[in-house]
Amino acid sequence: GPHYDAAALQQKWLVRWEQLQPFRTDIPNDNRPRKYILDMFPYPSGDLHMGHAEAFALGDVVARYWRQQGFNVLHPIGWDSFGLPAENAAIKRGIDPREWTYANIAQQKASMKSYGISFDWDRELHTSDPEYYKWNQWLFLKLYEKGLAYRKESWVNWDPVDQTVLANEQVLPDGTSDRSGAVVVKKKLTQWYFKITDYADRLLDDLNQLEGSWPPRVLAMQRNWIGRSIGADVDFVIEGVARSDEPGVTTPSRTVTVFTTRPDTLYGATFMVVAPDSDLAAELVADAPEELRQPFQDYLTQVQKTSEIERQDASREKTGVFLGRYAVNPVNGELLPIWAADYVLADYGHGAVMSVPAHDQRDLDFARKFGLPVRVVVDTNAPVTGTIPVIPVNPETGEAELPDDLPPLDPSITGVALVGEGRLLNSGPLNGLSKSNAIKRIIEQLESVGRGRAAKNYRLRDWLISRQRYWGTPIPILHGEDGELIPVPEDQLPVLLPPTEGLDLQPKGTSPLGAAHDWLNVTAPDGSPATRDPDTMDTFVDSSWYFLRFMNPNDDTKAFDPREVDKWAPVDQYVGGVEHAILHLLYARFITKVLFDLGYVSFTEPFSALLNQGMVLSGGSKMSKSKGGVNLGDEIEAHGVDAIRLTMAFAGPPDEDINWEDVSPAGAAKFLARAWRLAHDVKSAPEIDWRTGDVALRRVTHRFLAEAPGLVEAFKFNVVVARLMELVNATRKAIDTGPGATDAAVREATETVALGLSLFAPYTAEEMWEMLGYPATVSAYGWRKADPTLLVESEVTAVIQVDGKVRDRLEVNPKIDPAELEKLAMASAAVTRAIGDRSIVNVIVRAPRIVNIATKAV
Ligand code: ANZ
Repeated sequence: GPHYDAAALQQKWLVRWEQLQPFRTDIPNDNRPRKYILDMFPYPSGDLHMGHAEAFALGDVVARYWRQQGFNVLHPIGWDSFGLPAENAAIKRGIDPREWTYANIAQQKASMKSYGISFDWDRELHTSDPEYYKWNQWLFLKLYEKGLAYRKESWVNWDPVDQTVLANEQVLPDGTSDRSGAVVVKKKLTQWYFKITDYADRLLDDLNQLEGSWPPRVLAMQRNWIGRSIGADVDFVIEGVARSDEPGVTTPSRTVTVFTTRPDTLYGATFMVVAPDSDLAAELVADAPEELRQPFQDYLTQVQKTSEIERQDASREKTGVFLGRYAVNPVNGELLPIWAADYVLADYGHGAVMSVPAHDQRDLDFARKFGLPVRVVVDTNAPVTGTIPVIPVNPETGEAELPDDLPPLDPSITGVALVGEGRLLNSGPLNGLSKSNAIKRIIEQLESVGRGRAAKNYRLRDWLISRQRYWGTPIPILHGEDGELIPVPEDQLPVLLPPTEGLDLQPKGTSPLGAAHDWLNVTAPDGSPATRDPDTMDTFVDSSWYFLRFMNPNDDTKAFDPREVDKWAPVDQYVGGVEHAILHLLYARFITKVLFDLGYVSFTEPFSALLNQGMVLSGGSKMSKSKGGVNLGDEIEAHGVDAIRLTMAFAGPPDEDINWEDVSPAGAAKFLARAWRLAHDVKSAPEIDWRTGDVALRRVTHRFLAEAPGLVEAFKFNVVVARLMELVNATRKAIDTGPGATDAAVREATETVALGLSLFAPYTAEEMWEMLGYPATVSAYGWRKADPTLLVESEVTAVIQVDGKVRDRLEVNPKIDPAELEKLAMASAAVTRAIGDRSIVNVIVRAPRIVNIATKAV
């Protein structure tokens, strides 16, 4: 019999597509509505793997779907081709990172093509091309002009293996580098930053616009990362002390501001804690007696070896040292001893806290360890809303366990801080107030005496963008003789990355570009000698705006064309992995807002909708180069491209992980052969009037035509595939045991199968389409409208009673109108017979189920 040969179809259609270029988007005067469908661009670290295969298969369903729905679809692809893996591979093999990178790109590109993704290949870009990174430099200069790119010295995350700094986002929750896996340490360095914190409120508030079209967990991760806290800044005067080195001289007093989310507990503050690694701690201890200074130095050394993650672990045993100084509580004049402890972070808030041990667990743990006082200022047993507090009830006896006049439990004894709501006590003018009223009142009070104010704080830090590595975009800044920063004039961009000859790329803590003397030493625009900034940019800069470059990837006069961008962007559907839930998406959102403020784009969010595909697992774990797993090339070899793509779509909801042991690419290949055989049996037939076809099969076809679009738009790709299987089965049955292959309905169903399959299995669909007598390609044909008359939903049985006796049963539309149902009932011969010559006194209609007719004798 006929034989479905996946490999032969691939060979044949790959060539045809190459000739026909069906997915080019630059059709002049195209007035179809537009859709911009974007897959996160890959990093060229080797050939495509199963994860890529899933993501691109799913993204392609969406792109092909909108094309079929009559849209002009932009579906571009490029490579995120700067970065450390290339540099590390180059060091290992003693080659240029360019060699490794572009060889991998060539390989991935060939694989992507044979994988049949409907990309517009004319728009391909590589971020490591000077034609691209020139515009990274342009973007940098725009931010610099706006004061959004700046240099500062601070404690940074340092990867001791890759010998480079890391953004906060690149440090994993366990304190290791997401690149090298090394434990990240802190190092004080001068680095370039982008001022993303200026955009914290907008980055947070605009997430509301994405509600419903971005995965909820991504929205939650973004919100949490930005981490806005509302509270107050409170100023404490630090008492001056006698200076240890100059007897008789007293240091002047100074003010320290703390951020608190609980200013209502100010009367409960019993000590102050500052971050040991803050400038403030160093300053406070400078005038302390020697017996306090040495322990502080020892403590600081120990703290610097502790990761930020450990420091934030609330369950860790508390450590700290007394600094010998006192802060004055602005509301009651009490003297609070000042300690340094590592649970307070230097770069959050002001690096200092007012410690309220009764109501904050960390402060309580600290107070209990070092014998500091605990004062309850919130009665958490007191009802705040006027309702009666919940009292624990003994399940055996059903009786309340506690008398309701119990005083608040003493945290210094229980060890449990009272963090709940309640009424204020021991707090002067705040006594009796609820938390929110007390917060309002204390802020007013502090403001009136100039000792505090309402304040917000963010977990978000500025984006550290400089890297001490070779394979990235050079920072377009010159350092003048006196250390002044001179931006490279725009018309001198790009600052080209010098060749690797003579450079040692081995990580050593400073950029390898520092040794490229000819490149480094230049003349500033005013003729004076200058040196180039030797650092390169974080590659997340490259990917923060790439979606704008696809509209005119070859334009060497501008980064992007605002007019073209406005036609297409923002991206209608972005598809990619949840591993980018924070970093890439946050940076792209930030840069979009900056470009909006600069007047370059007219939208503030880059990605209107986001789909995160799950992972492809093997043996229950994520596949990777080191752990091995299923090889995409082998799978394609065994089952064919279409079967792999179909398996990805059929495996389940796209956002769920796929366990490769639980799916059946062989089953998918079998199904594709069955579908293909339909076209083989039907073949090219003369124009036929579908209305003459078998109605039962037509109903199945048209239900599929009606339902598939909604299912695709809801990302229920697996359900669409299941429906396609039903349609193939029904068609096969109609051929074998029904009206036969020449029936118009069989042909209609087979064409519908090809149109449906074109979203998931393009090779098979193309071949079927051709066998059915149409010119290529199937992707150029629109979806067909379902005939509403064939969509009548399955009917229900209406019972017709005459004087309580069932006289007839009618199959009716479940949505039938009561009057219509009554008419049908009256027209029934059985009913007319039952009524005979009696007269009707009453008719009760309960559509669509019952008609009750009451009669009486005349
Ligand atoms: C007094 C207080 C009393 C606090 C109380 C809490 C409960 P979030 O929600 O994360 O913003 N804090 C302030 N700066 C800090 C720093 N640099 N490192 C560590 N902790 C810091 O937390 C804000 C709270 O964390 C602030 O409110 C402060 O402790 C502490 F019953 O002030 B609170």
